[in-house]
Amino acid sequence: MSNETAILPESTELTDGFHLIMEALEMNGIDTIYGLLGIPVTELGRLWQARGNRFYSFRNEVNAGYAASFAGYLTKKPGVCLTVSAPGFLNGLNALANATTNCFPMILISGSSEREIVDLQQGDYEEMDQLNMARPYAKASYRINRVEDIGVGVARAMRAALSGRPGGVYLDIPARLLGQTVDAVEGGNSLFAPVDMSPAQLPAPDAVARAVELIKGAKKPLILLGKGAAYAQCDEQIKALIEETGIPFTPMSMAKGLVPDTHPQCAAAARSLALKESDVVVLVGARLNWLLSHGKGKTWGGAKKFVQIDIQANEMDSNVKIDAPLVGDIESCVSALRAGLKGMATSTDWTGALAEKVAASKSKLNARINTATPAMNYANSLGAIRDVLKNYPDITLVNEGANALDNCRMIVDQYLPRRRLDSGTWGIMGMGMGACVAAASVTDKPVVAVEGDSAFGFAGMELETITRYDLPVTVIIMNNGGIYRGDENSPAHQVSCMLFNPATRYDKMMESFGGKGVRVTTPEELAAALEASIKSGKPTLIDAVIDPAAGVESGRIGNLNVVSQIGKK
Ligand code: OXK
Ligand code: ADP
Ligand code: MG
Repeated sequence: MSNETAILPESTELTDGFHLIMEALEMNGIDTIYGLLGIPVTELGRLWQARGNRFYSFRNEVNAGYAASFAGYLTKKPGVCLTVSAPGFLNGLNALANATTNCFPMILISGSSEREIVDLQQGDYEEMDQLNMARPYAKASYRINRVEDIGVGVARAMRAALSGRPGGVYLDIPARLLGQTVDAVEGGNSLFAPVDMSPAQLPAPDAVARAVELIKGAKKPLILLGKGAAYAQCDEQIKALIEETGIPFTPMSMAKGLVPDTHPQCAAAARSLALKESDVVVLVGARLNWLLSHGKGKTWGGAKKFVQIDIQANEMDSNVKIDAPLVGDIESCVSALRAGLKGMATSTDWTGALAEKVAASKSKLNARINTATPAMNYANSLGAIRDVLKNYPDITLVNEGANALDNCRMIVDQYLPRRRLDSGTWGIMGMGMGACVAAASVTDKPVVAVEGDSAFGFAGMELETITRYDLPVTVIIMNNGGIYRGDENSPAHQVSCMLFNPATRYDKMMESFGGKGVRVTTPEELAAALEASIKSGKPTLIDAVIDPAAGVESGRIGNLNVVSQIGKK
C-alpha cells in the first residue's frame, strides 16, 4: 500500500520517495550526483549530501549534464545529473542528447510538475511533458509514478544506460512522488541491486573466422581505435592485439593514449596515408561517421575491406559494406581475434612506409613548434604545453574549440587510456568545464583544459564551481579574440559577429572567484605557468594570448562550411 493518504498504524515507521530514490541509487553504486537544484528537487540534494554522498552543484544544468556524461565514460557506470523541471530539464537534455550520441552512459533525473495539470495543459509551474520531450534524444525515457516502483525504475534506468551500446536515459520524477510515504520495511524490500548490467556478448565463431581470414590475407592492414575501445576498459587486450600482429594503428581523438601516441606502431602522424593506402581496416569501437568521411571518398582511396567490432549490430553497413562484422563486446571480440591471429606478421614494407611518413610529419611539425613568432601561434604555444604534459602522463586533458581542438589533438601526445576528453561525435562547444569537474571528481588528479576562447565562453561561469570545490584544474584559454580568428574586419557601425571584446581578461575572471589567474604571451611563460599550476594543485586559469591572425575557419573541418558564391568573383 503506498499512497499519501494511506492509514497506517501509529507505530509504523515510514519512508518516502526522497529516501527510496537515494537508497536505490546507492544500491546501484552511485555516490556522486552532478546537478543544479531548485523546485521540486532541492531537498533531494540536501538529503543526498547529508548521507555522506557527493553533490557537485553547477551554475547551468547543461554543464552538470556534461560532467555526468564524462564521468559515465570514465567509470563505465552511469553518471547521474539532477535538475529541476522544464527549463532546467531542457538544459540537461542537451547534455543527455550528447551523451546518447557519444555512447556515454548517463541518467538525467529531473523533477516534474503535477501530471493532471500538465496533461490538461492548465498552466502549472514549469509545465512540460518532459517524459515525451526526452524520448527522441535518449536511449530510453521512464517515469516513476509510485513509490513502490522506485526500485524497478532506477534499475531499469541503470540497465538501459549501461547495457549494449551505452547511452543517455531520462528518468522523470514527479514532485508528488518524492513526498509519497510507504511503510519503511515494505519500501526497503522493493529495492534491489541488478546484477550483470553490461553482460559479455561473445561474437559468433563463424564471424570470428571470417574476420581472421580477412585480416590474415591483408597486405596493408590497419587498426582504427575509437572511444568505444577506450570505454571498454580492456586496454591490455587491445595493446596485445596490436603488438602480437604488428598491425599499425591510428586512434580517433578520444582513443588517443589507449595505446601511447609514441608507440612505434602508432600511425597517427601518417593518418591520411594510412587511411588511403590500407587494404583491410579493423574498426574497434569507432563508427564510420563524418569523422571518418563515412568510410568513402578520397580519404579512403581505392578498394577497401572493413572488419568492424561493435556491440550494436545495426551499426554494421551503416555507411559502407562491412565485410566482416564482429558483433559483441570489444573485450570478447579482441580476445577471439587474438586467438585466431596468433603468429600473424605484418609486412614491413607497409609498416616501414608508414614509419617513414610518421618521422617526416613529426619533424615538419617540430620545426613549426620550434619557430618563435612575435605573437604566440597554435603550434608554438601547444608545443610548450606538450613538453610540460609529457612529464605528467596521468593528467586528464580536456580539449575543445576549432583550431585549439585540432592543433591540440595533433600536437599533444597522450600516454594513458581515457586521459583525453573532447568535443566528441557532435563536435560540441561548451563541454570543457563540465568535463573538468568530471575528471577531477573521478580521478582526484590534476586536470588541464585547453580551450578556444569561444568554446570556453559557453560555460565560463563554471570557473566558480571549480574554485568552490577547490579542484586541481588548470584552464588554458587560447585567446585569439574571436571565433576562428580575432582579426576579422567589422562592417560599418557594428562589431563583426566573429569577434570578442579584445579587452577581455580571462585571468581576472578567475581571480574574482578566488582562483589563480595568469596572463602569458610567450611559450616560455606558458610552460612555466602550467608547470607551476599543476604543482600547486589549485584552480588556475592561464590566459594565453595568441596572435589574432592565427587560426583558420572551422579548423580542419572547413570543408563542412557552406559558403555563398553570390557576388564573388
Ligand atoms: C597527427 N599528425 C601529426 C601528428 N599527429 N603530425 C605530426 N606529429 C604528430 N604527432 C598529422 C596527421 O597525420 C594529419 O596529417 C594531421 O596531423 C591532422 O591529424 P588528425 O588526426 O587531427 O587528422 P584530421 O585529418 O584532422 O582528422 C579528421 C577528423 C578530425 C575529422 C577526425 O579533424 C577531428 O576529430 N575533427 C573534429 C573537429 C571538431 O569536432 N571540431 C569542432 C569544431 S566546431 P595528414 O597529412 O596525415 O592528413 C567548428 O569549428 O565551425 O562549428 C565550427
Ligand atoms: P569515435 O568517435 O572515437 O570514432 P564512436 O563514438 O563513433 O567512436 O564509436 C564508439 C562505438 O563503440 C559505438 O558504435 C559503440 O556502440 C561502440 N561500443 C561502445 N562500448 C562498446 C563495447 N564495450 N563493446 C563493443 N562496442 C562498444
Ligand atoms: Mg578563438
